[in-house]
Amino acid sequence: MDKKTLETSLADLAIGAIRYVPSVDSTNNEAARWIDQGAPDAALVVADEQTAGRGRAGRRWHTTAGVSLAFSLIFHSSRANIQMMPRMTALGALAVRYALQRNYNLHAQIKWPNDVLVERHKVAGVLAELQWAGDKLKAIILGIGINVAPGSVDEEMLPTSTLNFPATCIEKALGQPVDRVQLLHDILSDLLYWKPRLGSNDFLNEWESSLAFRGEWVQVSAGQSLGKDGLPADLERVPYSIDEGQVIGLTTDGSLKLRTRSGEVVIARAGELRLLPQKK
Ligand code: BT5
Repeated sequence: MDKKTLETSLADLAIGAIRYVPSVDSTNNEAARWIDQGAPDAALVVADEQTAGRGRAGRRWHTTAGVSLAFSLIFHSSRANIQMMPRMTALGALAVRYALQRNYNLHAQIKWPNDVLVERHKVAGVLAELQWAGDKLKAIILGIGINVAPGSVDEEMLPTSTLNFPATCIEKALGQPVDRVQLLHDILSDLLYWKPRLGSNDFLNEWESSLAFRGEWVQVSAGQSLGKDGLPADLERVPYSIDEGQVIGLTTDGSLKLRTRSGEVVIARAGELRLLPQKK
């Protein structure tokens, strides 16, 4: 992967500018630095390797050179983008799901709110963050990490004990090699297709029908919100937990609707979803 290949392969897409970094702490951090230097709207940061990639609530995200995809898109704080902020994470997840289905015939689902699963294993994660200047919102950073080839989920890189959900990679699920730049193109193309449609019922319906674990019993537990100095703020703050609920679907704002054992419908606005073992 290199800048020239990226520029040529992504030339037909409405990307503001491309910054390629062979190795970086986190593409979301690089995006934050670029925003301060005047990055245009829809600018894209791509890295071959991340040395401090992160997930939500300060967790680690592993990106290995040559076998993973890690990129971040910058969206300026226009009125339309701000209005659609609560759906940004879903936009990333849905674009990955859509691209896999349309171009590779691979069925993926969204583990609410930000994971993409294939055969109930995590292949991708999304981290949407906000960049502030004082109390003024400067930009939204949409970061996506994908396990493409087997080295991205080696036991050495990702010991099962450190995972909060079993992981896999796209090539393993497909049984054939995947060109990372082509995959990036496919995802960005779907993301840019859906972005102006974020407010539509079509988007909400697609998102809802992509949900993993519908009808299954889950727990939504609170994590910790991220507040480290200098880092962009995590869009998925976690206010409370729901002990047990059966996944029903989504509310119009993208919160998760669950039915408890007493039949009450409760709503989770953010959090970490865990599958509960099936009760007889
Ligand atoms: C996520 O967080 O899944 C969001 C990941 C976002 C990564 C992208 S890469 C580009 C951009 N730059 C960044 O620095 N980040 C974004 P969360 O739901 O909190 O899941 C994190 C958890 O996933 C970890 O605690 C591990 O258990 C697990 N994990 C870490 N690396 C993984 C991988 N490569 N594949 C599957 N699971 C992984």
